[in-house]
Amino acid sequence: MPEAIVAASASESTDGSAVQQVDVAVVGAGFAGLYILHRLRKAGFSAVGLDEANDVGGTWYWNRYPGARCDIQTVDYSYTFDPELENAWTWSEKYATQPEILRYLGFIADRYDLRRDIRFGTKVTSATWDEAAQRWLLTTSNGADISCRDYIMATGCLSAPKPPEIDGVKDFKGEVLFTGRWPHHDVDLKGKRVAVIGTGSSGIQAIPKIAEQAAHLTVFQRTPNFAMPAHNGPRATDRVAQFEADRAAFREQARWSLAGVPLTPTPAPSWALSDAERRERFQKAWDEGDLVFILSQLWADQGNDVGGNTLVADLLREKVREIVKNPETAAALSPFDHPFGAKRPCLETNYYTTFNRDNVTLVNLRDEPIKAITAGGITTDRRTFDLDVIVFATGFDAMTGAIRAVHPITGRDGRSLTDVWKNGPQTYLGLTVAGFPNLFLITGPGSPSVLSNMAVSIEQHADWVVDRLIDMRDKGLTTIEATEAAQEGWARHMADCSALTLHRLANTWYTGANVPGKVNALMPYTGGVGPYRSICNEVVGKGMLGFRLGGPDGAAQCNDGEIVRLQPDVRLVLNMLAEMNLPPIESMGAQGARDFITEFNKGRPPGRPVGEVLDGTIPGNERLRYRLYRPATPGPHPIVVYFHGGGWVLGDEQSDDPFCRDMCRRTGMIFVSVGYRHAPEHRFPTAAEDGFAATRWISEHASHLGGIPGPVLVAGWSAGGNIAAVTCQLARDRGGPQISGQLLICPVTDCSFDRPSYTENATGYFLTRALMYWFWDIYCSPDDRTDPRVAPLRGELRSLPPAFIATAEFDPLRDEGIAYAEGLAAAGVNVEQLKGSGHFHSSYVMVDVIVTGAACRAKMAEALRRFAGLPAAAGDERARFERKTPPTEINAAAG
Ligand code: NA7
Repeated sequence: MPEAIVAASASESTDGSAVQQVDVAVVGAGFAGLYILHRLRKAGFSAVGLDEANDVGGTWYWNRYPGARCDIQTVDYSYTFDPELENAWTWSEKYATQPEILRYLGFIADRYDLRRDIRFGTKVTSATWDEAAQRWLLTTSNGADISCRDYIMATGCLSAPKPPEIDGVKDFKGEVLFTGRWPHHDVDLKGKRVAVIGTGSSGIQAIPKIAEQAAHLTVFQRTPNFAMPAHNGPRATDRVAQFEADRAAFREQARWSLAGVPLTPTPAPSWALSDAERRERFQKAWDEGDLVFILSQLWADQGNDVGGNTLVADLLREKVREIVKNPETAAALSPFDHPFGAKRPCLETNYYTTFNRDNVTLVNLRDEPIKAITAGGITTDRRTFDLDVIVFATGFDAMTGAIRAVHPITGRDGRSLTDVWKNGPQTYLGLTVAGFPNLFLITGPGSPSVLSNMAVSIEQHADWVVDRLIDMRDKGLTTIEATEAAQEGWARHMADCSALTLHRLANTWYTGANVPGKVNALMPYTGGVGPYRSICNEVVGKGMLGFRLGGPDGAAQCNDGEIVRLQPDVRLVLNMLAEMNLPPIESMGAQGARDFITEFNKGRPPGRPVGEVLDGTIPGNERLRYRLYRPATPGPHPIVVYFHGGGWVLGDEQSDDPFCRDMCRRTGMIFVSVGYRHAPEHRFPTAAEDGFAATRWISEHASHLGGIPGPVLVAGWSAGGNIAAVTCQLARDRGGPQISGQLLICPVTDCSFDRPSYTENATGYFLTRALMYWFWDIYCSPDDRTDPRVAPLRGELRSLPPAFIATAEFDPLRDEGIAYAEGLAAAGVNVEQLKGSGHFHSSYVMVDVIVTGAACRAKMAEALRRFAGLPAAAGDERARFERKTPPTEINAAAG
């Protein structure tokens, strides 16, 4: 019997009280809960919604402080599931006020007749998985308990306010207000002495409004935040025009975008723009008044590189100084302890100008911390403020708080969610938790949630969950649970994604750092809305990968595994290449393949500037070309002789240009990229002999090239790694030149194709087994292949220079690189290995495309510096942001 038929019927619990029986219980009647109820009903499930509030609205029910608005444009911050709905509702402003958003959610509840399924004023007091019944039992603060097969937490991310954490709040004789729990009656602040503690989004929205009413407003700021003007007003005409031109396309673009708003991030890196161009872009973004715009449209490196980010941060600080008249106040309002975007930036309306008012005082808690709240006001360690009202705009126990507030949630084997999450939240896709069957989290930790347009993420999560329930019903399955392996894989993927961002450099509510004692872990998924959506779809396409499904009569299915093993940017690049449906490179012929690579390279980001780039030739019978990259620092520098990749057939001294630039900057060394000769025109051993000859000439002419005379270093990628390794063996055997270190990146080291990586990674990762066969055939006849000048693994490995060998997990050449490292180590050579998990053959050289490769290049650069006897490069990113007070340059600029 379908469960819908027993919908909302009451049965007897063991203690005799009525239990409401439903297919699905949904906690929360905000954006997420309302849509889920609608979808469940349409799908024929019986459902009950539960909310502690007395009406719909979720976070918008509670956050009704003065000035409360959304900070995603309302044209984007809307449901999209029903085109008719889009005709039926028109927002009045670019950023709607809280009352208008609440009206919208009330309108939705009425339009789809949802209220009749919601129990308001009802808190879930416990949720327990009943193993025997294979159902959840919920106890509630009001009315019957609930037995449900599936339990969905649509509790929002910012719904559990943080306690004040300041001594003496209870002693205060005036009024205490919380932005997150603002009274439903009118609050009259006229003529009162008001304090606001906290300058996050809520404080920044409320402060100008409160200043307009209060006799005096004192703002207690612990940390200045980045804010930019909202330029609120009627709906933004260009955005609305874009929407009206093709509504479906607009929504679809948002669904596949990074932040849930139809904006494609700019590809231009900061160093490709002049100062004037950067200022122009910044001013446009400032005038636009849109957070997603400024976070995505300035320059490509603003979100993942401290240098690119500082350029934006400096311009934002400049604006603060322009607006705020008192330089000391301007300096105090200038953010300094986090990169722009790593902490939620704010949209403001008259926030900075408020500090030019006579009735507003800023108290910088970094200079004078609060000692206590007393009966009459607030005392810092310098002075006392007499107050009538204190407003706490101190934020929320974000993301996990709202879920754990329903306590206890007890899953399989009596394990509580609080215990399971004691070291930080663990989820699969942010939607499910291993050990908690049939429990779903909407915008939970591990989903894009707060780093996205919530409306878009909520619809995607809700659709995915309800579609799964429908599929399961169709297949006669009744339980679904994430596996531990899938969950661990998701944690790793989350970490890989966040390594691409600057979130690691900020202590924020995204990481739990705002709540004393909370485990510090970045909670939202940083990989983006579109990639997340495609991953969720892939889980389904791969037969519910990572889920254990069960049903009555022993029906069971478990397709265990990790959904994303590639680095996030590697996944994107490989998907993009797959979509291009290119013919195999080996089918193009040597010249065709060379032309293809030349064209392909034209589309890549330009490398970063270095001190000097010089082209030259190495004299000799075959005048080999070279390109020299010199650091901007004063010389002379150690020299690295570099050999490009391309299977001894493709590429030239310029083809790894971005890599050489990057490594020149990181190492502070000269890179000389050698244009050795290629097959089929010049077969084995030409490339190897050219490599050796070039190294000898460069070593002999080191001073002339601006280098330090003495030993050189060698480096190479792929076939270039092969040439570098061979050069070291030849130099040892032929009496020089002296080589002080070798960096081999995904090198070819052997002529055997039977190692596991050749089979595991035979196709799908750009460098294929077939392509390698082709390269070998073009370069080297079978009879020559065991010659150490092409298979250095077969050579003598003793007495070679120290080596750093980088391999990539998804590379056919992985295992021969590892074998070479092991062979060197066994021969007593000092060798370090970097086994790049989730990387492919081109990861390390696709600079500014595979951004996750940067950390690996940093290690390569450290190794080269060590080999050359240089000290480690300076620059601890973390220390830069760990200051308690602004750096002198910010104070000086303000002064
Ligand atoms: P936020 O962004 O967490 O801001 C809270 C603010 O309160 C922030 O400035 C905190 O300073 C400050 N705070 C917190 N605790 C204290 C104590 N004990 N003493 C002094 N100051 C304190 O919360 P919001 O409500 O403004 O915004 C939440 C989200 O809602 C927002 O990001 C949007 O997504 C919508 P700190 O930075 O911790 O030093």
